[in-house]
Amino acid sequence: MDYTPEEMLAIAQKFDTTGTINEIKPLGPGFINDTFIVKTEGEGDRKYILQRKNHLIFPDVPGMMKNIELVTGHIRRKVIAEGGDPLREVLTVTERKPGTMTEDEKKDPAGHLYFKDANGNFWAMCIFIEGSVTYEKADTPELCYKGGQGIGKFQARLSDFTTPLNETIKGFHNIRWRFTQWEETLKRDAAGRVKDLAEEISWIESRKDEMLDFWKKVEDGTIPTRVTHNDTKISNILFDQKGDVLCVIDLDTCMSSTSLNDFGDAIRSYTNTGAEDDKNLDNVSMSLEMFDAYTRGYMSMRKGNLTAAEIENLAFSARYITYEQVLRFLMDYIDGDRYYKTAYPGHNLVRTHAQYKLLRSIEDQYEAMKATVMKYAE
Ligand code: GN1
Ligand code: MG
Repeated sequence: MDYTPEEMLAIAQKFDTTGTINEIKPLGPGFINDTFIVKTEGEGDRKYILQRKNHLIFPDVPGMMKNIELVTGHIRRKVIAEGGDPLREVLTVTERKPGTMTEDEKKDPAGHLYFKDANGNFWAMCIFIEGSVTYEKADTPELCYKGGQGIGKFQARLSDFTTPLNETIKGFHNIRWRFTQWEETLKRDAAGRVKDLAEEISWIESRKDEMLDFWKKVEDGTIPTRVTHNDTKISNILFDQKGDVLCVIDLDTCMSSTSLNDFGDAIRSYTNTGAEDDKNLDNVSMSLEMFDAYTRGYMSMRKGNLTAAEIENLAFSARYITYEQVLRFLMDYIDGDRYYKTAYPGHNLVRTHAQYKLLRSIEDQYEAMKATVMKYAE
């Protein structure tokens, strides 16, 4: 992405910051969007997060920003009612500076939430939360416990949210839709890689039926649909210096789904003893100790508010989401690496193998995981 410092400044100035912008620097390892930190000086100086939202992945950025406005507004009211700090415990979207908006932008119901530049790229801003800490990996059960509590609380605060949300990515955690994409991806074979992937393809094919059986329970309403985050890996949570969850971030995929997907995706991330893209597969496994701690934290917030079907399928959701992640990394590799940012050739295949190792470890420990869930559900 090539923008000059002057162009970046002009973009940042479209938003209603306090103080005068004096620095814009790239931030963080996100796979999808480009993120910058913006500093201001003078009266009201503070930091902001500026993001170029990837509109190739999120086809309706205005609809997505509208979701974020609604969801953060709802959580903000809860935080205030609980006596919390609304500038730290929920994302605050920085709106457009009124004088910079065109008549057309003013007519758009989401026009105050983003800026579309001359290249067709979409930008949005929010307040940076000072003193917050992020992790790429959970090294202690304590952090898992707190992370589980954080997502449990997030779901609890949204449990009475009823406004319909836009579907920001079609069929995001819908495995039936993912299989349609899978068939198309194999047929297209865009990078000529399918011929070398017989083993990896068999990993996907051999588990299709059990994954569809799970998803049928969502389709027929056995497992309820709720407003959920859908991307709950540890790096999408801000912690405070004491290790408590401060704020859930990266709300781009916040939409209607099942609470199980948030649990499963968090387990995929928190319990992995290795990295998501570990080249050394010996490092990768599911830690039952971390699973226990995350489940304990999550259940401390959600116990009594989950249905029997949700509890019964909670452990399976870790298999489901980890499998889905194997599938998504593999599809992107087959497609010639067009979705996820990659750091080197073959990165998506390394990710596929590492996530598959994790999936096998989860499968091996599945009975113990189910028993753990039951222990905290009682
Ligand atoms: C992406 O945007 P980020 O880095 O938080 C992806 C998730 C994947 C994750 C894998 C919109 O998350 O679904 O699980 O990478 N987000 C999107 O690390 O596809
Ligand atoms: Mg993220």
